[in-house]
Amino acid sequence: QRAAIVFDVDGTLVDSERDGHRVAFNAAFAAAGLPYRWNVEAYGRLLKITGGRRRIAGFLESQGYRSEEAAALAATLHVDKTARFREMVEQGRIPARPGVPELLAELAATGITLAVATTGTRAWVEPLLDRLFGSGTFAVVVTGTEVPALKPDPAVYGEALARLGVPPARALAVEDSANGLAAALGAGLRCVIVANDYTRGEDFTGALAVLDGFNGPDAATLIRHHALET
Ligand code: XBP
Ligand code: MG
Repeated sequence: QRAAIVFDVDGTLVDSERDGHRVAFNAAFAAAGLPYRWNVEAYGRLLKITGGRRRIAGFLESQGYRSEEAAALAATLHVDKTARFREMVEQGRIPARPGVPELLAELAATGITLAVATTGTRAWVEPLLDRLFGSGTFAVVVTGTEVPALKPDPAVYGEALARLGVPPARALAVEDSANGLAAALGAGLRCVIVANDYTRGEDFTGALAVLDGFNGPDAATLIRHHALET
């Protein structure tokens, strides 16, 4: 059976949080006439809540909204945020992390099956992956839109493996965060972490390795090695 690598999107394949999602959330607040703006540092703390809609709702509750009010307003704001982020994708404003396009090409050439398991919303995930890496790069793409519970729940990884028809022992996850690591381990995958400015310093206990970026031949060699080792 072929080996598979299942990649996270936000913070892993793409550099999307600080100058992408955060900006879109703030634009949605502004368009709704709300005074909230998330600065770079505050957004780092809010990232612990996965999923944009849940992140907005949790924030609104911290501002004193009752939970039903917060949930309803978050749902409306998130629809607008999603449209704005999708527009940023179409404008080419969301870049791949350095080294990722080269890594994916190399892994595909070695016959490893590539897939995606993300908390993000399908409406922007698909156009972003197509634009940056070409459609057909990933055999399976599972998004937060299709699963009942978001990371750190393992559902998105479980669904990706089920669609691939690959047992967890043949699959490696590549993640950037402790929430993503917990999701991958919970579904029985092994996991390599490629940290970034927002996640460096999180507790990555249980990861096979913790890298700082995809650049250089060493990162590619290590990821390929762990994917093929079972
Ligand atoms: C990323 C997320 C996402 C994005 C926003 O987590 O939590 O919610 O921040 O995207 P991970 P949406 O990298 O672990 O998948 O607004 O579409 O939810
Ligand atoms: Mg991530």
